[in-house]
Order: sequence, then structure tokens, then C-alpha cells
Amino acid sequence: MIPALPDPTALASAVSARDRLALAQALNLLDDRRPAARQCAAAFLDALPAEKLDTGGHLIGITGPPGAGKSSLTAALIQVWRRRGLKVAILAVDPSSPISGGALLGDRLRMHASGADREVFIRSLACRGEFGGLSAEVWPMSLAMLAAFDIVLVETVGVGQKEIDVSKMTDTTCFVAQPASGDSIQFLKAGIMEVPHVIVVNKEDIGMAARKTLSELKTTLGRRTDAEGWQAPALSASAALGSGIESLADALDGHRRWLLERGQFTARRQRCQAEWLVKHLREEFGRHGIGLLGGESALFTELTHSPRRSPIAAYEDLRVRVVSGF
Ligand SMILES: Nc1nc2c(ncn2[C@@H]2O[C@H](COP(=O)(O)OP(=O)(O)OP(=O)(O)O)[C@@H](O)[C@H]2O)c(=O)[nH]1
Ligand SMILES: [Mg+2]
Repeated sequence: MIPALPDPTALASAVSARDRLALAQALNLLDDRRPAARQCAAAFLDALPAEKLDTGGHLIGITGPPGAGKSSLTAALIQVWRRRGLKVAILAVDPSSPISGGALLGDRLRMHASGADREVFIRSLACRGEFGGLSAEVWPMSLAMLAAFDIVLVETVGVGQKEIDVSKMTDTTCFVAQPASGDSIQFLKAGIMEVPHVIVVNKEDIGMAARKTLSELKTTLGRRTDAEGWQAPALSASAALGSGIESLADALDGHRRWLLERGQFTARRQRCQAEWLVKHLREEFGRHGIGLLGGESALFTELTHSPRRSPIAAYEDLRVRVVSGF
């Protein structure tokens, strides 16, 4: 049976009040491709509180190679954030890997998910191998979660170019490096991997190899800054021992405050949405579609200078323009 569509305004109020059932329903709605559902989803997103979407909360992307400890670090961070009184939502994007079967949440995350803490919300999402490894729905879903939680963390697997997508659709990106694996350092050096906002070498409990990786990363980063002028700190931590987690939480928040102090926070959120829109267009219409709208750079300028709208409504407008040929 096809589920009935909810009332978008009522759903938005319930989500903002952190009604868990409503949030689960909203995430399903955002994942529903039927045209009537898209319309309902657009109205839902438009009814979310604008200030939360512009300047509220903190949207964090955590990425890194398989097995580096992203889920374990996330579980450890949740403890720190909860002690600080913050409400946390996690979106774990699992690759639908034929080997693992995908959708594997870390055990410690699963513990939180089944726990009694009502201020922690965890959702796992298969990425269906589309959108360069990042599910197309992550951006709208992040917005829904930002309406209700202080921290929204998106976990994705990636080294090399894969992680770029999540880094472009979050306020702050954190890369988890695996000790004794030179890959990420090589990718950083070669410019294949964009410099994340925070780098953490996990598993410092294993000693020498972790220290060596940290010092190599620090050397590689040097005094490099990103396009906005932020210099990424490299830290070490152990999710297993719970060491370095407070500093990691501080570093992540440091980047959020830095963006806010410079008045770049809202602009970054707009840029995230523009990235999502352009990526979506490219997936559906290829370079030709982008060309019809004046090319990528003109499109970015247009999108980052227009008033904020729900991503789904904005996308529909762009789609109509491409289809009608201008
Ligand atoms: N020694 C040590 N092992 C750790 C630490 N953190 C995680 N691990 C182990 O590393 C393995 C992978 O941890 P996960 O947290 O599942 O890593 P992940 O990056 O989320 O992995 P995927 O989601 O599969 O890519 C598990 O066996 C963990 O027990 C740590 O701080 N020290
Ligand atoms: Mg994981």
C-alpha cells in the first residue's frame, strides 16, 4: 500500500519539536521520488524554521577509509556532546557494498540507537551507488535534522575523491586517518583529496605508527589554508580509550565558530545547497544541462546570490528551465 502523504506544515512543526516518529516520517518523505511526494517534501522543507537552516546547529561530515574508526569516533563524540548538553543526530551513509551487504552501523553506534537517550537520533542510509557515493537525499535530510538537533553528523566512507562530495555539503569536514596508511597523505600531497577542516589520526593507543602518521600529516599540511583561509588542525585520538575526543569536539566547534565570526557561515550553507543543486543537475542532464543554464560558474554565482529556498523547489525550477531549453 502506498503511504498517504503527511500535512507538510504539521510535519515541520513536529520535526522541529524533535518528535522522533515525525522525523522518521520526514526522512522517508525526502526519500520518496513520486511527484506528489516531491511537492509535499518541498512544502515541508519550506515550513522548517529558516533561522535554524541558515545559522543554526552544526552540520559535520566525517569521512575516511573503511575501518579507520569513523563510527567508533562518532560514538565517542556523542558522549562528549551529550555531556555538553547538545542534542545529536547521526546520518550514517553506508556504501551498498556487495561484500559486506552494506548498511552496517558500528556496534557502539547501534548501542546508542537502541538506547533510551531521546536526544540522540541515528539513521542509516544506503547510498545506492549514485551521486558519487553520497546519497542524493543527504542534503535535504541534513536540513530536516538541523531543524531539531544541535549537531548533525554525516558519516561516509571515502578516500581520494569520494569524500569530496560530503565535504562540499557540510559546514565542517573531519577526516579520520588510519595509522600507518600513507594513502591519505599521498592524496593530500597530490591535491586529489581536498583538505578537510579537521584531521584526526584515530587509534593512537597503538603507539608509534599513529604518532608517525600524525607527524607526517602535520608536515604535509604545513601552513596550508583552504580557500576561506582556515588552517586545518591535525589531532590524534583513540575511540577505544576515549582519549583526544574532547579536543576533537573542540576543534570541530572551532571551525563552526570561525565561520560564524567571519560572517561566512550562512554563505557556506548556501554554497552547500548550490553544490547539491549543480550535482543533481549534472547527474540528470550531464554537462549539457549545466551549459544550458549558463555554465557551472555562472550557475554557482546565481545560486549563491538568490534568496534561500527549499532545495527541492529550487531544483524543480532549474529542471523546468533545462527542459524548456533556457
Ligand atoms: N586499537 C583501536 N581500534 C579501534 C579504535 N577505534 C576503532 N577501532 C577498531 O577499528 C575497527 C573499525 O572501527 P569502525 O568504527 O567500525 O570504523 P569505520 O571507519 O566506521 O568503518 P566503516 O564504517 O566500515 O568504514 C573496529 O574493529 C574497531 O574496534 C581505536 O581507537 N583503537
Ligand atoms: Mg562506520
